[in-house]
Amino acid sequence: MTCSCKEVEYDYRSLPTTSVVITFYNEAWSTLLRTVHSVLETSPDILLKEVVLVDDYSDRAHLKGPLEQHISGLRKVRLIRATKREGLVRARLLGASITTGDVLTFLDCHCECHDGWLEPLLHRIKEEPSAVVCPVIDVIDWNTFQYLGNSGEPQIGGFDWRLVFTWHTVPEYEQKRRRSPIDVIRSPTMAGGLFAVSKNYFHYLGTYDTGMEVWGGENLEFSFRIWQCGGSLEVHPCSHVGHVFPKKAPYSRSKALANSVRAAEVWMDEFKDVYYHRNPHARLERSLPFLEIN
Ligand code: UD2
Ligand code: MN
Repeated sequence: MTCSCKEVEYDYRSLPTTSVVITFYNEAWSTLLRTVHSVLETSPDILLKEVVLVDDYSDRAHLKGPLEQHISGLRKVRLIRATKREGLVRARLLGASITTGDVLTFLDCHCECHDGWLEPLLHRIKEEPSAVVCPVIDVIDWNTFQYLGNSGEPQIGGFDWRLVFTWHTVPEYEQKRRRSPIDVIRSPTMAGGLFAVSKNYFHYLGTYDTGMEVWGGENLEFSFRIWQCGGSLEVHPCSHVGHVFPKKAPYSRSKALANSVRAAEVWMDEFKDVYYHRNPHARLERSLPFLEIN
């Protein structure tokens, strides 16, 4: 049995194709371009349909003409711009709407894809179309931008009762279920930014909650959606993508609470009471008129 990621050989012609969707709001030039070029350099040509960049109504000058000029020389890269600030959920959907690949692969705009990152994700989706698959997220140092990697075993996602995403070591029952160290690891939730999903299955799931604004909450909402609609959420130990975990975002994240309230209202049934119990602010948020859940 093959026990090492590097020993796996993929039949490229049998794998589904993918479109990589990257949304950005006021991102720095170097990190954005690092993401785009790393996708182009590490993705087998036959598997990559296109890279769709979605500008979520940024106002920084380098993201206007200079960006257009830079990508005009790049094969397969398309840029579309939102005509108002949409937030990451609607910006991702805008990007997804013009894709032509079988699988949607979402990335944040400050990543570096590691060699061989794409094949395991696509292979798993071919094997199980209702699997939503995340790469292992490696750390890129926020100060030096050095690719630090990820020491030790991959971790899985959870959440606390304030609906904050948390990382956990893989439980023993899951280790036992896996037949080999290169089997996927089932994860209750995802961090949110980096994952691949069959386009058909994404639509079957009803995509995202489009009432979510700016940042936050959509990762747990989508995770609950996947599991409760019969799919599975998994981390593939053979796929690695680096990410700059921001110390400070270039925008306000004040909508996160309202987004979490939406996730709780839609998916948590009576468990939402535990959430409200832990979050008096969330209880107040719920009574505000923005919360129109269809
Ligand atoms: C994590 C996720 C992120 C998202 C978030 C919860 C990872 C590595 N990152 O936060 O993808 O799920 O949790 O919401 O799992 N953006 C827009 N419009 C906006 C705001 C952000 O397009 O109004 C873009 C942003 O430029 C970036 C992506 O959305 O490409 C995610 O934002 P982030 O990198 O600030 O979030 P992060 O990594 O702290
Ligand atoms: Mn990010």
